[in-house]
This record gives sequence, structure tokens and C-alpha cells, in this order.
Amino acid sequence: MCHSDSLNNKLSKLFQEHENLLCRKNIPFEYSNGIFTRYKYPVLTSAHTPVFWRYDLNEETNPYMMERIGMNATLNCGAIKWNGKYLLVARVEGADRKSFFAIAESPNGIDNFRFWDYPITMPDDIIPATNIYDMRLTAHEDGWIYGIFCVERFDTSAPVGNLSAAIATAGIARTKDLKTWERLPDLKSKSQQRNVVLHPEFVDGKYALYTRPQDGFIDAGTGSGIGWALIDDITHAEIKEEKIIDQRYYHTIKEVKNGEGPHPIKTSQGWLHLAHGVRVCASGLRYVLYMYMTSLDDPTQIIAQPGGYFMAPIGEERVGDVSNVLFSNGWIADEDGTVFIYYASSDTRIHVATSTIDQLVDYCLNTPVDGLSTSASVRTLNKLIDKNMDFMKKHNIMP
Ligand code: BGC
Ligand code: BMA
Repeated sequence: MCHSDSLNNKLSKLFQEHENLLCRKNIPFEYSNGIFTRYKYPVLTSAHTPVFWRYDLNEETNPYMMERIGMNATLNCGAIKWNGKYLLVARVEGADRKSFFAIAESPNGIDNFRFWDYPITMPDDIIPATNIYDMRLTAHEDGWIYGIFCVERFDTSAPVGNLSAAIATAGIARTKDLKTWERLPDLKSKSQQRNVVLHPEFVDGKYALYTRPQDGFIDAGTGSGIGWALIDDITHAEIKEEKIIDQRYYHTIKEVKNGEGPHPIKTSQGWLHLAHGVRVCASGLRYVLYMYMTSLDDPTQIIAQPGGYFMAPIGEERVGDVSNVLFSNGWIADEDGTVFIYYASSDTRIHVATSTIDQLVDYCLNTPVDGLSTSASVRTLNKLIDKNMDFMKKHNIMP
């Protein structure tokens, strides 16, 4: 009796604490650079996963009421507005290092995210995957919602004893209700692929993919960057020709690797893109987010390239399982022009930042490009200072 009472107490405490976390109101940070607003709390953490995913609630089979299945992190989510709700397809990583996809839903996009009862049971391709992650969602004009994600398998050609060698491919699945997913064959490509994203519209009557060809599993290798490929048949997707539309440069935030984030947002002035850029430093790889725009007439042509990063990790965002990483593969453009940017920090938790389409377009069109050298950067800076000096003189403003 006494036992059950204390068990009931434990259970109700677990549920209560969980409920408190889920219902916690998020608070925008007052300080902002004018481009976007960050929020105080992450929108999803491993603690947001349902209590009944982690605990066996039955006292007879779990007398100590211990966690039976550990959840390690929630990260890199796809995002979509669906029946008036803000949905994230999160990459949930268990304590066993396997990732899977699970949907969390919020009424307002900034807090109150709650996981659906079951994760997504993703059907396997012919060769089962060891891991899947980082889904990009695209509600395509063909009427399906596609999820394209990274599929990782062991590289069976690796030398004996090398248990880290892997092969990355793009998995493709589609759905009409986000519950039942039809798995299509993985993308056929000459190189390994990660960060593959489906463009929402047909281009020349074909499906269009943003790609990221890579020589090895980690190494982006020769000449790569964000690529573009037209696909004849999405149910047997194959890259026949691929061209790089956003390349990497020496001594920039995307020197080592870059990859498309979520699919671009269509605006009256062009396609608005969010991507990640990687550079290498003594502490490892540093991942930041950057933006660019492409032309509505020809989505392979870049029309705006703001220099430097758009967002980089700050404060607690800097630390996690893979520190010094911001990664985004999901955003939602609302009917009123608000943009909810969902980004994960250090492969551990998911945050939101808000902005508007107008602000982001202004950011892209009016942030100076990276001149690729220190002299160019100082020239650009001096130009702005000169302009402001004139302005301050004219208006009698004392700094
Ligand atoms: C991890 C990914 C990572 C990739 C490359 C995978 O095994 O799950 O998070 O991006 O390796 O480092
Ligand atoms: C990658 C991505 C992400 C991850 C990042 C940092 O290559 O695909 O899954 O956030 O590495 O570990």
C-alpha cells in the first residue's frame, strides 16, 4: 500500500514536472541585432520527450521507477505549418546514439511543443540504415509532403577494425498526413550526399534538389558546395547532372563545408535561403548559419550573398555533444510574414528565433558581401563609417 503510494507520488511528480516544462512560457530576448529575435528557452530538449517513452510505468516490472530508455538529445528538425499548428520533425537521439524522427506540435511556434504519442516509424529502403537524421520537409506542388534525410550505413569496404567508416546517402519519403510515410528508393548519386533538400516547385517540369556532394563521409572534398540537380522521376531519383550554385571559399565561414538548410522561402524579390557553413579550428569544426538569395527566374543564380554568418552559437548554445555548432533544417514562413527559424545548438537542443520575410530580404540585400580579404573588409567598414559621419554631421548627432 505504502509502496504504491510512493510509486504514485513518483509517477505524478514525473508527469507534473514534465507538464510544467511543456507549459513553460517562452520569453523573447530584448537585446537583438535588429535582424532576428532569440528566445530564452530552447523549444525542445530531450526532457520534452514523453515520460511514457522513457519509463516503464508499471511498478511490477519497474519497481525502482527508473528510466528504461534514455533520450540523449533533440536536434536538427524539419518544420512545417500544418492545420494551423507549428510542427517540428525532430531528430531525436537515444542514449544508444541512434536517431529517429518524431513530431512535436505547438499552437504558437515558440513554446508549448508537445510530442505526438508515437515517433515516426520510417520504412526502410532495400538495404536497412544504421541511422537516419536531419529531415528537410517540403510540401511540394505535386500535392505530397516530402521528407528528405540523411541515411547512414556502415562502409563495408573499410579496412578491418575501422568501425567509424560510413556512407551517407539521401533517403526520400513522402506522406499526406505526416503519420504514414511511403519510403521511396534512396537518391542515386555518384558521390556521397548529405543535406539534400527538395525545392517546393517544379523547374522545367522536373523535381529540383539542392545537393551537397562529398568525397568521403566527413570530407566535402574537391570543389563542392551546395549543388543543384534536376530529377526526372522522384520515385526513382537519380542525379545525372549536378552543378554547384553556392561554392566554398578560403578563409570564410564556409571554408570547409556548407549545406542547404530548409528549402528556400519564395519572396517577391527572390528565393530566400538559410544554410550552414563550416570552418575548421583548433577545437574542431565550427558550424554557423548563413543566408543567400537566388533568382525567381533561375533558381541556380545567386542574387544576394550577405557576407559572414547570420547566426553563430552564443552562451549555452556553444556547449553540447558536438560543441560550437548551430544547425538548421527547418523554418516556417507564416501568412503574416513572420518567419520562425528553428535551429539546434551543439547537437543537443532546439531553439527558435523569429524574424520577418521583409527583414530577412533586407538583411540579404543590404549586408555587404564578403570581400575575401582583410583590406576589402576594412574598405567596406570605412565606407559605412564615412556615410554615418556625414549623416551625424548633417543631423547634429553626437555619438
Ligand atoms: C552524425 C551526424 C554528423 C555526421 C558527420 C554522423 O554519424 O550522426 O550528426 O553530422 O556523422 O560528422
Ligand atoms: C553534420 C550535420 C548534422 C550535425 C553536424 C554537427 O554533418 O549533418 O547532423 O549537426 O554535423 O555534428
